[in-house]
Amino acid sequence: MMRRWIGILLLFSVLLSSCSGGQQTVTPASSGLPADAAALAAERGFTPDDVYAALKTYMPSGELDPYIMFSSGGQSGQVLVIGVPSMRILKVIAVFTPEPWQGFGFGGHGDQVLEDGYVNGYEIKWGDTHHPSLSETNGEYDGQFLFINDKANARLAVIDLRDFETKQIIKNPNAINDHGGAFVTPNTEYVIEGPQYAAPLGWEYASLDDYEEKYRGVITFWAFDRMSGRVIPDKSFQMELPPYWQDLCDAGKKVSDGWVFCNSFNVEMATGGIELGNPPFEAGVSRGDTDYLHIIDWKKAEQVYQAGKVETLNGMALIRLQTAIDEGLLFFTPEPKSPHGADVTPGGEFIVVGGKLDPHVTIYSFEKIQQAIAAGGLETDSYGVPVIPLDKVMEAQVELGLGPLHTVFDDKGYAYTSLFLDSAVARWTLGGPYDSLNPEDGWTLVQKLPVQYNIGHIAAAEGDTASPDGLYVVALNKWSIDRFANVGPLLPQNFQLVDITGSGAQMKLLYDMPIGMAEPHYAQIIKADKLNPFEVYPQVGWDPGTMALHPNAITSEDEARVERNGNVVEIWMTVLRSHFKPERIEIQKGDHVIWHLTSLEQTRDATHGFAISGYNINLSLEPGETQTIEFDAVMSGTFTYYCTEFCSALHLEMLGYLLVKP
Ligand code: CUK
Ligand code: CUA
Repeated sequence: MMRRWIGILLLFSVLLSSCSGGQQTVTPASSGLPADAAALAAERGFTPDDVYAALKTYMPSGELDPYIMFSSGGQSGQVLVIGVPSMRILKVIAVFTPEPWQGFGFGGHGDQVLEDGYVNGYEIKWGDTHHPSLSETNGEYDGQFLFINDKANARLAVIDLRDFETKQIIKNPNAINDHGGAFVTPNTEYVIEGPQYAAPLGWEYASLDDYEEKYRGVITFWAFDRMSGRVIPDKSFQMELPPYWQDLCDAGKKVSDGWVFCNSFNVEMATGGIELGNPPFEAGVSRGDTDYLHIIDWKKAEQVYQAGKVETLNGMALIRLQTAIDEGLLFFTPEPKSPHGADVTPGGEFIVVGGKLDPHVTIYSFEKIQQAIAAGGLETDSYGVPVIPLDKVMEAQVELGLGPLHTVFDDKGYAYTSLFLDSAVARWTLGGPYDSLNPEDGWTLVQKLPVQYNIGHIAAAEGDTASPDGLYVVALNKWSIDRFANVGPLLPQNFQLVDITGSGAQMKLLYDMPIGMAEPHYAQIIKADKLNPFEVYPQVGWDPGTMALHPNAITSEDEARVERNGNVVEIWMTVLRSHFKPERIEIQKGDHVIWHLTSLEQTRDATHGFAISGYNINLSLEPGETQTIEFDAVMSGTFTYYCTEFCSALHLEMLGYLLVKP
């Protein structure tokens, strides 16, 4: 606490002394800093803004970040956990990709989770994670679960935030790629997985000549059960959509609860074929001036599903497009050229859509959408979906600059939009009910802050909730170019932390964080005190796979044993600093081995690893954890099993011999 006050005092003295602000550097004489600090700032050529940024982001040892950011790990298939504002990586959660530190995919319970995500039994070893989504209660992050989609293979993962482990991967049976996921409804009734590139349902073969007739989009509403912490496919449903390449979705909230909105970008139904002399996708998809914002009444769709007006396709309940039209579940309205993003304002009154090739964001009024639907008499698209004219539902357009993509919000009536081509964050004011919050007039651009470079998504503290916080936004920049030391032609991404505490044109860049492992897309930032993970597992013998006691857990070293039944060898092993028990296992080549390991530890951070040389087995056994591995002893010889976490002074002595007789 004391140190924080000193920091704030320093900050004030620096800012007071900077007078004209500007880019002057700090000088020892004028700064008001203690002489050695001022000398250091001067020596490094710091401006007052630099000192401000340093004081805003520095975390003294042992001080914890007030926010936690969950970032997609892009094509690493993982999720990054990052402290904000220090931007320290706290963990990389294994999701779609095997990861040895967490023992995910090397013999333990993670193998089954990964296997459930195989595509028709075909092993998939990676994912392209795009949009993490925290579970919500009444439109607020509740800190219980995190969902994320795999764009590459149309899969959804469930991470339990009690232990930050992936518990479920589910393959979409009717889509082969996705994009508009994961997005939760305000009480996490459903996790929405929207499509991307159209394909015949179930990705059956069909010629591209039959695109309009046979290709489709499909949006999935995965029912989520909090008690079991699992998506329940039998209670989930899908809706067939025209093959318009639906893109980003967002669930309505508060006044628009019960609805979901998705932008789309190939209403032209271009099918590519540059090699045949056709326009390439990049031209064909952008030929028209508008695409369609998809407006879906999911609460009504749920009723239609529950009334049984569905077909079953590959085991999934599917509302056919014609049913969606007949039942009034689906509407369109035009959106400007090459739209991207569909972001609902905190109160749910408006939907903001960006435009990759349009300098505006377009703001739609939910109230006007409702009026237009109620008034009826709408024209339809070629599939028969009612299309609401733009002028009936558009609330405003704000010219922000080149390449507006995604928009987030704060608590002061500002919106923040990423400008990909401009490499900037645009801050603008929301109008209507938000007018009273912001000092400027509504629907007005107030500042463009340059970022480095080519920002994709932008994330705000508590940003997707009904009550965003307004301290920070993070720019998720695709290019870093000159920001970091040259590490060869593959460069890291650059996350930039932006201070949004000031009003008007007061956004400030605070910190650059290289992401040197993949290209994250989206991130969500939650107040750290909303998370309440286990420090150690609640009981010795806990199975993280089921979040309950493991049937083969043992609770004392006396129960450790080896039993043979024909050629099946079953081992009950205990793990405790700094030994395994038993330490000698002797089996025959060809035996089938079932090996249960229980950590008897209840001390925080006393994790043990368990690796068997040569057998591709590696587990992480956190305090209290039990896991089972099963394998055939196909190789004879002398093998060691040892602990892979430096758990104690005698960690190197934590081993055993696995002797496999020929
Ligand atoms: S998309 Cu990546 S910048 Cu997958 Cu959310 Cu817009
Ligand atoms: Cu246990 Cu090292």
